[in-house]
Formats: sequence, C-alpha cells, structure tokens
Amino acid sequence: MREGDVMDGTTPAPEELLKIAVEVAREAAETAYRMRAEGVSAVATKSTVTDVVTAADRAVERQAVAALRAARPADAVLGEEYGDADGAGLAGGSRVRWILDPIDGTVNYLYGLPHYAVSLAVEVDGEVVAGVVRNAATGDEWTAVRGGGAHRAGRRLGGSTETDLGQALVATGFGYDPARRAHQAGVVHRLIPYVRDIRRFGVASIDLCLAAEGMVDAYYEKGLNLWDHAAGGLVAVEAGLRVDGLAGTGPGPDLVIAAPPALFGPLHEHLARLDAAGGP
Ligand code: LIP
Repeated sequence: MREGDVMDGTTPAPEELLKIAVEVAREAAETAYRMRAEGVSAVATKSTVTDVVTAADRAVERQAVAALRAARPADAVLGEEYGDADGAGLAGGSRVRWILDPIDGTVNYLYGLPHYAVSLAVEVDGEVVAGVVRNAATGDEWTAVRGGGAHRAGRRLGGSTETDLGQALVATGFGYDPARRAHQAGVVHRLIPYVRDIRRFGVASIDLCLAAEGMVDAYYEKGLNLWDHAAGGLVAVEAGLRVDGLAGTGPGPDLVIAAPPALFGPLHEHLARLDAAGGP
C-alpha cells in the first residue's frame, strides 16, 4: 500500500494514482524511444497486414505491467498487446484497473515519425479517474485528474474557443481494414466542405490531447479501442470538451467525438448524417 491512500483502506486518491501513472509512463516512454533508436525489429501483424506490432510494443507493455504490479499488486491491468495481464480481471479484489497502450501510433513508430505515445489511464470502480499521455519522441506530456483539470507543462488546458464549424480544424483517423478506411474516407470527403481542414496525425491519444490544447478544434474517429482513448479522453473532458459517441452512447468503438460544446452539436449532426459510426 502506498502513502496517501485516502479513498478507502486500499484505494489511493486519483492524484496518487496519477503519480504512479506518470512514473510508469515516463520509464516506458524512455524504453520505447531507446528501442526506436536501436532500430525497429520483430514486426508482426495483427488484425490486417497493415496492423503492425513491434518488439518494442511488447517489451514496453511488459515493463509497464511489471512496474504497475510492483506498485499495486492487487490491481487489474488491461494492455493492448497482452490484454488482461493477469487474465482474471479484478484479480486481487482491487477497485483499480489500469488501461495501457504501450505505443499508440505504432505505424508512426515504425516509420520513425516522432509522434507516438505511451497512454496510461486508471479506473476506480469502472470510471477513469486519472490519465497520462506521453509523446515518447518529444517528451510532451498531458495529464488529467477527474475534477482536477488537464495540464501540460504546468499549464491548465481549456480547449478551442472556436464556435464556427466552418472555421474548425478537425483531426481524425483511419482503421487498418481497407473497407473501413474506404468508408472513413467517404465520410471525410463529404465532411470536408463544412470544416476549415482535416488533420491525420495517426495517434488517437495525442489527437485527443491536441484537441484539449486547442491545437485542433475537434477530433473524431471510428474503431478505437479503450486503450486508445481512455487517458486522452479524460484529458479532453477535463479541458472542457464533450467526449461522446453518437446520440449520447458514450465514447466507444463505433465512434469517439471530442469537441468544445459549441462545436460538438454541429459536428455530431454531420457525423450522424454521414453514417460515421457505420460501415465495416
Ligand atoms: C492507432 C490509433 C489511431 C488510428 C490507428 C490506430 P495503434 O492505434 O492511435 O488513431 O487511426 O488506426 O488504431 O494501432 O497505433 O495503437
């Protein structure tokens, strides 16, 4: 048990859980960066021939899970590469679950684009209460605590002040399945006349943080897994954005939309009309 446990006998306050998350994410990011410098190896594929996983994705996840186990042995951990690390969900009866994407933006990582992140969120009783997204190439780090705001480099984030969708810079992404990409491209094709422009950076967790910073005005994507959006989603919410799916269904694999309240409605309307949550 760590110092600072105040929620109950075994569950620390979100601020304490965030400290653990940041420590683990920083060490994981260092490993990812070092392994990139040494050269990407053991590239395998997952859902499709373009859905790659590298030795670094796996090594970073093993390292982070071991660090979380050392810090909080009873907690559950869900990671992109190994799933439920202990295979038993809430193994030790803990109320806490960690949600990890060891390298979000693996294709960027493969190509050496300095835009990939360790994303680590922590849930208590199924609700995300804290999260960190760290760009392992640049050191940019976004953090959030539920009810405590979102921050980068000591600055509290507030999202974009844009109120006109026609002036909005919108980030989005495409899946690994060609048929899904075709559907997503069709949505972009028909959405683009109604926005300022589109950006495709390739890392959902960072996209959500850029929206929290107002570096883009909004973001949406179909096909995300929980580990892609759990931490970045809290950063966006704590920066004042609405993060949701279509028709209030909540952010999920069908669709994640993140936008300031003034833009959320108009963007949601277009995405619903364009069947952004549909397709393969
Ligand atoms: C990636 C997401 C990105 C999406 C990619 C992929 P990965 O996650 O961060 O937003 O467009 O298709 O899902 O596979 O690098 O962990």
